Amino acid sequence: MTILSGIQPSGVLHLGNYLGALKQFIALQNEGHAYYCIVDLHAITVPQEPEQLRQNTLSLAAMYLAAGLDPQKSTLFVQSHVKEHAELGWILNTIATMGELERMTQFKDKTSGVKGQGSVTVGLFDYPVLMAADILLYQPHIVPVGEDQQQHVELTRELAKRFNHRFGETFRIPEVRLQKEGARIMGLDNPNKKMSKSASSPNNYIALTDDAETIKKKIAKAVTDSGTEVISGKDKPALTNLLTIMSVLSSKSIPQLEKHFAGKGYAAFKKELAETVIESLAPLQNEYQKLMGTPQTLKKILEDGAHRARSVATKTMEQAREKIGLLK
Ligand code: ATP
Ligand code: LTN
Repeated sequence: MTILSGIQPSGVLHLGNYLGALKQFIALQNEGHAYYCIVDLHAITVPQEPEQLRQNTLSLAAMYLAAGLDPQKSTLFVQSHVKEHAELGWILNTIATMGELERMTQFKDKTSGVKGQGSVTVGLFDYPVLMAADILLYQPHIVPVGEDQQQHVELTRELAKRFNHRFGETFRIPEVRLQKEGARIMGLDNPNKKMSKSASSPNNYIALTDDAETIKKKIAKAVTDSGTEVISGKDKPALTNLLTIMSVLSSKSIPQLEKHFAGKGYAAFKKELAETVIESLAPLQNEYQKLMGTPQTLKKILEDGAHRARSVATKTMEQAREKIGLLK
């Protein structure tokens, strides 16, 4: 089985990225060959400070490895190191429609506060087509992502089918793979919106690099629902979110946790939740610190990864070019 996914190097990773994406990336590397991409060309669809972008790219590589990615088993690489991503992105632009891209909810969300289209870049609009290219180049069977990316994977399937129909069988149609629990972690300050690093307040998320004190404070401040019992449910979005986080990290089911906290109240629950988060992140944080001290090793891993990724990507591109009728 071939697996592909990507994360943007656009700042610190948070618990939502970990539980929705990174955690299952690591689990999946024993089920097949996985390609994990650091999508820097996606990150620049919004302004990035150049030196910071370079730093974020290395630090994301360290985070993948700290979370347990084994570069012997999986291929870790930087998107812009493999030029075929941009090339196939362009070709897919010629079969994707404006209407399709206008329907993408992430684009609508990211531009919702913007008046008129004047300041919205073409890159931000076109973002899902480049993502389709990232995926289709590696002919993956599955694409593990958080729920917010499901629509983009559906578009990828649509574009692949259209290309195959028009030019002949070229791309495998990939399946989306969502986590059963944790595919959509909500903001700590607003349980109706997904946890996001671009949120206005840092109290929205727990960064994977937050220290114990910060984690305690953020969880203590997290909003809860009216009532006193620690229970999940449709009318308890905040508690459901916190219970989900605890459940995934502790491998205890939500009913088990509800039983454990029966009659104990919110303060006791938050205290234990903070301990669980701190303990779960500690090994990853230690490993991350070590890796950040060896940038040359990180660069070497990324170089090897790009080499391996390129050998697959160039093959797919050769077929696509031939099918379309580009002169050799
Ligand atoms: P953000 O909104 O925090 O900027 P993003 O979705 O724009 O995140 P990435 O950092 O590239 O961009 O996301 C990496 C992975 O994390 C994706 O698979 C995405 O679906 C997943 N993800 C992001 N936020 C959450 C969340 N709150 N819950 C679960 N998964 C998430
Ligand atoms: N759009 C995704 C990041 C991303 C991706 C991909 C995910 C870019 N290319 C290919 C899976 C497969 C995001 O914002 N999280």
